[in-house]
Amino acid sequence: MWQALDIETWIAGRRSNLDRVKGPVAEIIGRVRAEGDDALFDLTKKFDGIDLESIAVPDDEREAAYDRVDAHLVESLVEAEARINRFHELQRGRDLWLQEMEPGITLGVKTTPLSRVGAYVPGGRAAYPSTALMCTVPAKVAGVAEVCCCTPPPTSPITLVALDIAGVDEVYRVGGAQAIAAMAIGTATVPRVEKIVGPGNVYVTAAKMLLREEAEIDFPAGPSEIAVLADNTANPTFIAADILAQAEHDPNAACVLVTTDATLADAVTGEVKRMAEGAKRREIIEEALDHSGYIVADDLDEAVEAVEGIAPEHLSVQVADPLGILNRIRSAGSIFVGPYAAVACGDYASGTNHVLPTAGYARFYSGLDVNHFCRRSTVQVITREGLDAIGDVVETIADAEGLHAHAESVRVRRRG
Ligand code: HSO
Ligand code: ZN
Repeated sequence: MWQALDIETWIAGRRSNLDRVKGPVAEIIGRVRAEGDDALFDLTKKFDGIDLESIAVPDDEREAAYDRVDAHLVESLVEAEARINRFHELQRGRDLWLQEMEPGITLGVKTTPLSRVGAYVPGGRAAYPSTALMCTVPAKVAGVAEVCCCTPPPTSPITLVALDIAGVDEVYRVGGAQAIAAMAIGTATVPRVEKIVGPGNVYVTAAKMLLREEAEIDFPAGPSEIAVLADNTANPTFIAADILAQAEHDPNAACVLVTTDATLADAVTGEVKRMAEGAKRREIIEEALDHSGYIVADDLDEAVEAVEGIAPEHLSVQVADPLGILNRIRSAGSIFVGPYAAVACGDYASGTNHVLPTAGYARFYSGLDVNHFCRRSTVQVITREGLDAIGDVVETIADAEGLHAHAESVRVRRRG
């Protein structure tokens, strides 16, 4: 149950357990590579217990899904999509910028969207229409021409509606490592993609890591996490509510309170226990709370350092001067500032993305955004005047490297 944590031990124990599943996942990938669609049918029967009629979800089924979803839920998904779209639009850079750096030397960057990407949306017993939006809206905003999605059967009508609202082009009912393999390698039904994004269980994550030479991937996005950085001004009930919200995702979810105030730690502990007792997903929450808890730091500096060590997926900042702290935070997937910034707002509807690096990967990966779906080419336009300005530097360094043809490629132009 929720307890005082030794942060070093906690961080060390959080390492991902991908190694354990790499063998079986490699076998699944091998089967998809060798047998294509046949392997998808067979593995879906084996792992999901479902005899598929078709791997692709037909258009009429996608349209009919609207009749099976409550109208208010459809409206809410439309509104969430609009907010996610609005925020991601702000991330779009110019398709091409050029700037004259000096007479005759103009440099710039040309941005081109990827052509075809695949989103993995977890499913099966649960439906995650929010994840369907988070994975696909940034791709559409980036201008990716073909966005496909794999989601395990039975296919949820709610997920289908979300994918339709986002404008996703194709949907396949296949899950797990076999879905990642299908998108990375390609089968007769599932054309291969350039990049795969989306969260998943250890099998999905291991498949993404093993297939990195065939398709680009986003980053490891596993069980949810939250760290809360709080001082004595924080509201313990709000903090406990955010902790339970992430804990209910997964027995392996992890929640940590880092506080400078021992009284607050006690109050949050009381609230977490009280609220967990009445929670609908109590069993999952209690398992998650078994490896969750709090640390009391001597001061804010020590607290900030602890958060840095955790590099959490979500960081909630509940201190008197949150904006002052914000520029000292370096590693967190998404940061929620102030008492009313419930993490659930970012999970669903404020507009930020909820596909974020977990397990400490926020130390060097950034969460999903429009840039994930673009490639950038630098551009240069150089005139004779520009060539004369840098020619000597190029020739001198090229000769020093023994790369005389490099030097000559400049000399030959300047001789004329
Ligand atoms: N908190 C999860 C995302 C999610 N929440 C989906 C609700 N649905 C991982 O960031
Ligand atoms: Zn969530």
